Amino acid sequence: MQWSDRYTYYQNIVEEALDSAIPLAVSPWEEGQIPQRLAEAMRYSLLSKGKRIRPVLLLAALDVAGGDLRCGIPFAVAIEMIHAYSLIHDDLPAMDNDMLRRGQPTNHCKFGEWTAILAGDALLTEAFHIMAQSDSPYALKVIKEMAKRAGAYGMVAGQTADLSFEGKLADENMLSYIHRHKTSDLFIASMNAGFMLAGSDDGLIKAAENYAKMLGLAFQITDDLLDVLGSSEEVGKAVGKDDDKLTWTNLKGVEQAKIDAEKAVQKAVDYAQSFDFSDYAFFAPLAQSLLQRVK
Ligand code: GRG
Repeated sequence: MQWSDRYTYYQNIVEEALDSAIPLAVSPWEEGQIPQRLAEAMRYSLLSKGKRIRPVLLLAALDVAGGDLRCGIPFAVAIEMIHAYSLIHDDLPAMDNDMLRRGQPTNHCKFGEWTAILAGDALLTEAFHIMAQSDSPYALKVIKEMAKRAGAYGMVAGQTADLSFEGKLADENMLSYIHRHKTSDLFIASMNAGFMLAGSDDGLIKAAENYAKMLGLAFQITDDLLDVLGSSEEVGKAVGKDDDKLTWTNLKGVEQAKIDAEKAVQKAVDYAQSFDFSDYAFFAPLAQSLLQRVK
């Protein structure tokens, strides 16, 4: 099977699981159900057309390490919920103030600001509710990993730095800090969760973490490049909005950004050698495909 077919295979598992993760209530205030308006707003962002790269990484890591895919599904759903919450909050007027996400109006444009804030809050909390119901012996280890990478030490730290440095001068160290936390941390959580759920040893988990760090860096640099070179129709969100931001392209220029993306991809490919070891290659070609990203 081609790596891209395998990606689609995992993606389909994720889509089906996401659809049943947030049920729609039969009436607006049914006891024991999510209020209708809230469930609609949660589903709107969670089910809109995303690439699902984080849950795909989780399932692929679990698969390559010989684990049971079924036990990864709640965790795959959870990481996509955490990602969806972060996008909803990032788009709010108090943060990036964006109108378009995944080719459709952002959550607050569609449902209003307070509903969008609550939909984000609820997705984040529900992610942990779902993971806590797993009976995997590794569930607690994975939950700790998710909390560390998504929260105050991880993605939220990256977002804090990103917003703090808007319109200000900073160096490459700060830029790396932002990318490492805002983007790579959820990639790391995904890979680590997959290997942890399969009971892999610490050596493999370290290699997965190094791979995810580089994949995240390449992903973010190509995201910065898309903001400069991409079209809003293709990317599905506003482009050319990062002029004031500390981005790879603003700090180093477009040509150097392309070179740095290639270097990060090469490092990711090198790390993938240690675990891309089954009868198919998945992680190396996935990293290489980032250089052709259009959305
Ligand atoms: C609000 C705590 C908090 C964090 C927000 C996700 C995020 C952090 C900000 C969005 C802006 C941004 C460029 C983040 C870097 C990560 C990134 C490229 C997110 C977009 O992820 P994709 O491309 O999106 O995987 P899809 O739509 O495919 O799921």
